[in-house]
Amino acid sequence: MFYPMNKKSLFLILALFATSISANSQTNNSKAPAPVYPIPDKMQMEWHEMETNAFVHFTTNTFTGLEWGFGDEKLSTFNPTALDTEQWAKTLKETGFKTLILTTKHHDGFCLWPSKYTEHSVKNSPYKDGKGDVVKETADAVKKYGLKFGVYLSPWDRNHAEYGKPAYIEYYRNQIKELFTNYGPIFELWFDGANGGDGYYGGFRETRKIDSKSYYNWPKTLEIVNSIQKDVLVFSDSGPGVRWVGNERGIAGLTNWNTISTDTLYAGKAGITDLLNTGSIDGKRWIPAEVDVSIRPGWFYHANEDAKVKTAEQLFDIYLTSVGRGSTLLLNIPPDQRGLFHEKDVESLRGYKKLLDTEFSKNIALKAKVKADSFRGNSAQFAAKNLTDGNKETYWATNDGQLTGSFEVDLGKVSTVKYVTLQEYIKLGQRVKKFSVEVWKDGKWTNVANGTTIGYKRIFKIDPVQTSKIRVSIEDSKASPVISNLEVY
Ligand code: FUL
Repeated sequence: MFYPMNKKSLFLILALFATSISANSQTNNSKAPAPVYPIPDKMQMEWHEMETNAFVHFTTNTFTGLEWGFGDEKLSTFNPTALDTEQWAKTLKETGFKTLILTTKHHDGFCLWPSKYTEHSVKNSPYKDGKGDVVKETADAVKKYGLKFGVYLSPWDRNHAEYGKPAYIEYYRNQIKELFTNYGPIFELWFDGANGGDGYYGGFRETRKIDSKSYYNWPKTLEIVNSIQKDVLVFSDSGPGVRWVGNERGIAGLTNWNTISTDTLYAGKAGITDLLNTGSIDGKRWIPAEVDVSIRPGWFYHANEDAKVKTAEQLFDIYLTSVGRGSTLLLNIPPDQRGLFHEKDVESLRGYKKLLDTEFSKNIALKAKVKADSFRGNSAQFAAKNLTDGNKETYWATNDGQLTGSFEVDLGKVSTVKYVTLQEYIKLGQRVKKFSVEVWKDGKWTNVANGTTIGYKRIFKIDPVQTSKIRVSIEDSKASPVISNLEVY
């Protein structure tokens, strides 16, 4: 029906419209929120999206029963009888992992590739009569199964006679050059924090201490790496790509900032594990925590630990305390003396994948109706529907300066809910400081979870509850919250 409008009401409408346009343009609410720096770079963003990666620890320790080889291991020790890197890659692919990081050299100094800079390698071992190259075989298998490749090259070398002296740094850098030139592209380069102590050191059998802050001159080493391959993600205790999570139990901080200031850390610095675990709200760099943990008690295969392989349920719990807390999981699966992932480990991995698939089989919030108490600039571009559209590039956001806000999803019918997942659009920085989750039960809202940070992904496991509506309230944020995804299982 058409209602004729008098001049006065037309004027009022125009005036209101103009005020709203000018309010939005003054505060930029018609545009995307400005980033809250620091923000992830391209490689870090790719890493966040991978969620689960695998570590493979393999060297003479696999055969000697040690965790840290002394460096005097006989070259005849390394003798896998049925090494099959395709079994590793295929298993990892099938169980959801995206990258395989291989210990090309652990602290004992034995090299899994025939480096021209040392005799202490596969080339003098019985494996394939010295013609084998485990690094190449792994890089090829990884490529074949569509995974990315990463290398661990231990800075500490208990075999090398020059360890602790400048000559060793040259040796180390030459090896890095070999790896990047002959086995690239390499997605992640892993620098271990364990450094210096007793060792064989070419027969000197002594204790060598180094100043881990200055000895390696990492910036120079990274320059060399970047001159061969521009984009590479570097792990060390302090980054610069990703940092250590501060423990080897698979647990990221309940509060987990991807930001941290590097001047407070360097590899080997004591007393910073808590800081590494939580990061800091005002950190000057984006260096997210990577959760490295082994499927077994040790990092290397030992037959006497076959009964101690983590179960599928334990691995699933670790997924929740790593990926579910905004980090990436780096799970170690050490090949046995045959050179295969042991049956027990494979069984756990498959069980874990099955659990992931069943627990997260159907997102009942996908395409569900969702409304927010407010949204940025009243623009559809930032409306609540972006939370459930299944597109992680769209998001709900509030006006500049508005640090709180809530949204409510209507599941359409009463369903059993076990998990609520939230994702921040971290390309614009990590923002949320405090939030809560409620479910509609018996005619009222009931709190089921409270959290601090969200980050790339936050998964809440809640006591199974029957509900038809879920409300998330952002209670505090560094800047206007920007949430890209809400999932309910
Ligand atoms: C530690 C090492 O000492 C362990 O052997 C293992 O490699 C682990 C991933 O890092 O610092």
